[in-house]
Amino acid sequence: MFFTVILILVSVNPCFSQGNSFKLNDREYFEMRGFNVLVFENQYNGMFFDEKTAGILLIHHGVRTATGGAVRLKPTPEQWDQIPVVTERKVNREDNSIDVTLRYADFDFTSHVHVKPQGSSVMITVTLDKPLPEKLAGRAGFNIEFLPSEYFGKIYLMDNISGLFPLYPASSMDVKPMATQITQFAGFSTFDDHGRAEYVEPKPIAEGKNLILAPEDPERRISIQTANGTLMLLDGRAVAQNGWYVVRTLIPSDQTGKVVEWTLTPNIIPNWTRPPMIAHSQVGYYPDQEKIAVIELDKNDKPLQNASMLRLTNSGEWIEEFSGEVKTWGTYLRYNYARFDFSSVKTPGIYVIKYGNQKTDPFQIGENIFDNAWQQTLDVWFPVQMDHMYVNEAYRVWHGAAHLDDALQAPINHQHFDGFSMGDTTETKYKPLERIPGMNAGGWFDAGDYDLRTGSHCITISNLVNSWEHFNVNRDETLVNQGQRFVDIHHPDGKPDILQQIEHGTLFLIAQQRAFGRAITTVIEPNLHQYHHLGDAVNITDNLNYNPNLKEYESDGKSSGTKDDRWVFTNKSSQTNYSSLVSLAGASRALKGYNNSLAEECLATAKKIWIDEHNQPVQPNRQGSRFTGTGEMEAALQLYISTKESGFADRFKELLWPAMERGYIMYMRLAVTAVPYMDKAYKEQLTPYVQKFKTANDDMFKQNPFGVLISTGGWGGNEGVISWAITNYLLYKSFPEIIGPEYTERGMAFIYGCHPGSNVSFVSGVGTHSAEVAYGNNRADFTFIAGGVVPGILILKPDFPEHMGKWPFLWGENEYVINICAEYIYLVNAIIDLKKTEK
Ligand SMILES: [Ca+2]
Ligand SMILES: [Ca+2]
Ligand SMILES: [Ca+2]
Repeated sequence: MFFTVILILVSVNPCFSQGNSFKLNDREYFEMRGFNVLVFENQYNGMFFDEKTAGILLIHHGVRTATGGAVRLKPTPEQWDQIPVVTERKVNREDNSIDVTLRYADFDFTSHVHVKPQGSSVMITVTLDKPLPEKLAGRAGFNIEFLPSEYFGKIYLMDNISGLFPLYPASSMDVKPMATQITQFAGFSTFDDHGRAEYVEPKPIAEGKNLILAPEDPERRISIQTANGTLMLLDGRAVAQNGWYVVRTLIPSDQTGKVVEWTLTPNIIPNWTRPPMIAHSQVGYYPDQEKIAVIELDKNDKPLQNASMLRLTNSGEWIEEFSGEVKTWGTYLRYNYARFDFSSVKTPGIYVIKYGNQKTDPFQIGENIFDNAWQQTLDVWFPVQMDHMYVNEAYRVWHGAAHLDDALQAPINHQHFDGFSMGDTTETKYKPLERIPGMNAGGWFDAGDYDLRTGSHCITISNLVNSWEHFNVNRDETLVNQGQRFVDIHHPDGKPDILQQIEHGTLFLIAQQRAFGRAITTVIEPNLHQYHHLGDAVNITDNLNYNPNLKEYESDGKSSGTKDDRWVFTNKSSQTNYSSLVSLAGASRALKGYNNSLAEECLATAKKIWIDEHNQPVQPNRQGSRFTGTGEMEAALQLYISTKESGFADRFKELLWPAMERGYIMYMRLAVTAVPYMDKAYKEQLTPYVQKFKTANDDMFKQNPFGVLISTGGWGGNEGVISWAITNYLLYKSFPEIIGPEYTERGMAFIYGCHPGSNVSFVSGVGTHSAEVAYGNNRADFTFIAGGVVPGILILKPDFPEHMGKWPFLWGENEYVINICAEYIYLVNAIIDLKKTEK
């Protein structure tokens, strides 16, 4: 069937605004009002390969619209395609230019990229000292990637022929023999063609010398001209849903010197100033709590003197309830900040903040605003993450019962692409690739992917247990039938949902203990082409056990000729085993009276782990530092709470106090958790640390205007903020004379929108405006899973806070993870408890 692309010839005014020129600023990027070019300040770190945050980046009218400017080896590189290493980066102040040298070691291929402004354009040139290696002929090119969600519904002009940026990819494809494929990460393949030994690449959707993106949109219009070769416009989404629109020029074979020469010219709106961003809670505030909006301003903007609060009357009119001073805070990252304190507004109602001509989304002030803020996380988000279960919600089936063919012992001497590895022994009684009994029950998909991680399970279970024990969270709106592997959302079954979730997570931990006599690290797909799965989890594996008598891809309906898919990584780790103990000891208390036999097994297993770990040398954790927990110390505390045997309390204190000297901030949550179970002397010994903790809390206002710790790593810091807010809640409960409720409330307001970059609520479906396009396992549909909490703000070096609200695929900004969601349930219940306590 043919389809017609309607080409509209648009006469475009070639005049881009002038009189605004670039300077290389002291943060080492090219800056012009309304446009920045960052040259490899953010590098490929190799951790998750291409995170779409590295290379040459363009920030156009305040939005990072382009990324990944670099010499690349594919038309539209995927996450796990080869990335160049920066061997040299030179900032030439006198020349007003930046040079980077890029290298692909596999091909002994080095190229130099030179970036230099010229008037209101930027020249990008690639030079080679030696001609392209033969293997890279027709493969290496200079690419830059444009963010699809910023160009949806917009037009491009290639040599004056126009086309519409496709909302959905429908490129023509090239089929190529696998032998010509450039090796992906560590020899893995993102592509599964069921044995055909081929792969596909998109063909250009337009080619020419002169490309203008979004000629009709002054905010997004940008032109690229090439001096030699052609420009190709490609759509990376045809091979990977998280692909971007790519502009590319191939490097010619047999040439040295300048091989690519681009002129890139952005349109700049004259005197463009980023509109103020009024950071506030999208859920709202208690009448009596601290209420401060943080106003984020372009550095060319001047703060206004006043802002006001408008309240909605019953007849639908906005009336001014309060007007107050806007106080300058100072500069943080690339913006200036001011703060507007409206704590004195206490009348319950519906409000907006008015600042100049701008009004925020409406939000509420009232006594009950948090009462319904956590339920979606327990009712919807957690059920959707349940592995080995069929999960239904009204007319929708979220997924079938997946991974029923779990799981095989991981083979020896294997390095997995997600960071796990096996040495020269399995460290278990199982042979490599032997089936492990009982692993096809319980467990949650870790995040937007489908692995089951012991570490994140432990944190999740412990937080759910705490919510049960501290707040009696006995809501029942979900049916869970383990025998039938059936979950039905919005269907009460007479059993508390939180216990059903604790049971489901515990089944995964206990299955490990039954099979191995200890905890293991993770259960994960071994193939890259499965790992990036999008769609119903039931289809990641064939759900049938392997039968060597059948051919590959053949099935007799009961078994399968395709090798089984999920592997258990079984390295010993005392830390992981202790973390498991912590959760099992907690679960034993919660599950008592609900599932007595499991509760008893949990406690007996926890005690056994304690004995085992004390009878053998400490087994170092070789799977990275993530989720290391607090080991024996927390294990001792949980065993003490479960058994009341004083030996455990003594051991806990023996380990705690030296740890507090090493890092009281890190261990404070654990220390304060213990207060209700310890004596007066313990509390007294903790008091000076709490005083120091308060000072550290207050010092946060010196770091940023939000007064919470904002992380600068490669993953947004919301979990740290939630955990800090919980610590402060526990401190407030035990030391109200030192720690007030404001820190907990401040952390909560940060999650709900009072943060840099944007003012969206980071909990999908909670608040007037929330993360409605997120990195759940349904991300390819540009939607969300209700109640999921995203990591939030990523700070791109050197000064750009970012949370993409329309593009779900940056995991560091948008990926839900189980542990943060469990902590969130606890935090909201803590906030609700604050109100009860205050009264
Ligand atoms: Ca994962
Ligand atoms: Ca239930
Ligand atoms: Ca199978």
